[in-house]
Amino acid sequence: MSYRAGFVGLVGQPNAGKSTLLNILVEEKVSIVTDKPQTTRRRVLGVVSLKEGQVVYVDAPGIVRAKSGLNEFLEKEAQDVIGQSDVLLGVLSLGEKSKDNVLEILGLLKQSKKPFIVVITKADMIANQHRSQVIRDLVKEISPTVKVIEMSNQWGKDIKEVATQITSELLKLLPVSPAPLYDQELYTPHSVKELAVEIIREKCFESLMQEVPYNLAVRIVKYDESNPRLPKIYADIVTTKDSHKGIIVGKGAKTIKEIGMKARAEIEKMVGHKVFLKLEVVVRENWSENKKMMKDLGYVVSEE
Ligand SMILES: Nc1nc2c(ncn2[C@@H]2O[C@H](COP(=O)(O)OP(=O)(O)OP(=O)(O)O)[C@@H](O)[C@H]2O)c(=O)[nH]1
Ligand SMILES: [Mg+2]
Repeated sequence: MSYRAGFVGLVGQPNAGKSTLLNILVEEKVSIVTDKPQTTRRRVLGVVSLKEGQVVYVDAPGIVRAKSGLNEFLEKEAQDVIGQSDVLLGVLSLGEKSKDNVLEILGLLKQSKKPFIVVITKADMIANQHRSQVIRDLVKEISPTVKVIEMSNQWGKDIKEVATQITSELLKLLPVSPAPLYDQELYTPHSVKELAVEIIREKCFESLMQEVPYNLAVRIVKYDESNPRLPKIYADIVTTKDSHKGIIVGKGAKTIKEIGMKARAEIEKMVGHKVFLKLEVVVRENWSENKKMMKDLGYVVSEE
């Protein structure tokens, strides 16, 4: 059997469970997960290396339509992941009420002309079980031979078996490759800095309500490794308004302390030792509408 390797892009609506699925497939927490839609902003890579080949999963933002600002970036990022992948993984959730939203994702999969499979996520939502057949029928209409696999993050020990099945189905569709694309020891090519940014963002989503977490970005200002046993991470939480800054800091700095503590604990778990983390909140008015500021924060959009 020849060795295969390539990129598998995750395609789905916001909140469909793409990042949860990526983490299950990679068996590591690579991509952040929240109960709010539009959590993932930039693509996140997770690597599964086997003796038969290497699957590089690419998590992406959910499909949105927008003409400007951060949402334009999200739309482009999701479309770029589709364009740049070898194979696609359609992620359709039993939590999805709208048939049109399912059709939209299936349309994108078909349009791409790339090989794909479909995973039905949140299969534990028993009350929505009828949607499984609806999805299967819609998939069959566009392509009768496409594999459909159900998955839930609530399934305990069965998860691993289903994850193995998903990876092996995708491996069959990937191109033959002379060598792996990434170091086989790595589960992600992202740096600790990049992963730390995402972890801090996730904790912001957990501690902040309504539009506040959507209007902020995180950037690492300094990553000082002069003491390798206690690296020092200085990060800014960049927000758009003074009123949001007040909310993020909280009464007696309670909220920012909570975000910092939770983020530090998770970064420490990831790197396997203690870290020092200092967060500061800064206001940059309308950063999400300003292309230069967006670029500085890692959300690159084409300059016009
Ligand atoms: N009940 C149930 N909830 C799930 C399952 N998978 C994911 N979720 C929940 O669905 C929500 C969204 O999950 P994410 O993985 O962040 O979804 P996403 O598709 O990456 O969302 P965006 O990044 O915003 O596009 C979270 O609250 C998850 O805990 C599942 O199998 N069952
Ligand atoms: Mg996500």
